[in-house]
Amino acid sequence: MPASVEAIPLTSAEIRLAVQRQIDAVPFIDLHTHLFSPALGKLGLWGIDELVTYHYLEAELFRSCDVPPDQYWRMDKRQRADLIWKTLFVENTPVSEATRGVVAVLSAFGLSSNAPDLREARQFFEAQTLNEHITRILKMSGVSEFVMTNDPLDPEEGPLWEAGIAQDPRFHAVLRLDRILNRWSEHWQAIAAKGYAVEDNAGGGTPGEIRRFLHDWAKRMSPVYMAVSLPDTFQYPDASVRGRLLAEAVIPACQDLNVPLSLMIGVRYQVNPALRLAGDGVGKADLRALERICVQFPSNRFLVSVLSRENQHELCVYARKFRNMLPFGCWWFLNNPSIVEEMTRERIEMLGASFVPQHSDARVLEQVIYKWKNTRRTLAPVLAATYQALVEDGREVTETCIRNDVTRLFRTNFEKWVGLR
Ligand code: FIX
Ligand code: ZN
Repeated sequence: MPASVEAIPLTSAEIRLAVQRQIDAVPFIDLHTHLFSPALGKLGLWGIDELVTYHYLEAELFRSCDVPPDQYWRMDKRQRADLIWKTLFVENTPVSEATRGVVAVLSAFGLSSNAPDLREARQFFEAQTLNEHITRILKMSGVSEFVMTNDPLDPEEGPLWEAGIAQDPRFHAVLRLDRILNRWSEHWQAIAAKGYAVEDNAGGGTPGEIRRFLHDWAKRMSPVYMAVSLPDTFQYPDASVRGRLLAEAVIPACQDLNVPLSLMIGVRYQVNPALRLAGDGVGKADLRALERICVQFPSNRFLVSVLSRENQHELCVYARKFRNMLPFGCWWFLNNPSIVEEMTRERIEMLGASFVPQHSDARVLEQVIYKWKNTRRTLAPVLAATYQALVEDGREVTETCIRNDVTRLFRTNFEKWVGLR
């Protein structure tokens, strides 16, 4: 559309279409996923059997079939996918967010979601070549690049990075710290075995050595940020290993390297261990811990997502107090249209366009097709209503300003935060 047309003030009726055009046209950055570049091999999940055995669907399976988890876990991947397909897509209508997502993915590739089995879908995905499949899916989902979650202490992933990973402009690395900060007792010896003089109680020179470890891994990965998920019980300051390593190693290393730290707060880990990855729950956190971190480290930048719906309004208030904290996403159990709408409206009302509305958290490549389709479908009317209220209150709105805002929300806020481009 010519620039001259985009500069014409829009009527209230024209706003909805202009928002749809721009939210569809701007390529988004997916700032938190569990996807992997092809160089990381089998860590990257894709195809119909992975889509159908997503842990969100596993949790839903056990509510609709009599197969107990221990029997399910004895099945192989295909058997599990067949059971989920039969239970959630054939015997029942796929009306949940996660089941409807699989329908949307199949439909996007012209495949039927009414099939009695996964034969046709398996044939289609088995015929795909991963590299081209990734590029095609980025285009289909309106995303320019994925940000990964990379764990240096993962026994499969760590050695791949130590051997050297080819850069892929479609993927950015993130240094994930859960094993260090949340499970030190299980993992400190693996760090010691790599030549870092760390101790079982994280005492002595441990913080300095972890800071060196992070520097060494930052050289390998070039992470755009570091990240950790934290329980609903997270407190700061705290005399625990996590509290000390955060304050004396991780946050100082982030400042040394000029990278943000992503704090994802509010998980109640393994409330039902029988469900494995699907076994985590949610709890309301005490965000005064976040407040104290933002106060103590004013020159560090923090990317923050909280898991409890009950924490969302106070996160917005904290974002108004601390310019070094960038709220992002409607994480995990929040990534449902009813809550995404509520969260995004209150964020716009309190923060303007100074936040990042969404990430996909995709674990399987093709999920980004439905996760970003749903985000656009939910947020277009929210943005349109915002601009319509602005026109009613006396301000002209043009398609140019809509494009600028959508670009800020889904690209430049993050790019500036992490120093991309
Ligand atoms: O900690 C995280 O990165 C969480 O997003 C995951 O652990 C979680 O299982 C997930 O994939 C949620 O969408
Ligand atoms: Zn995640």
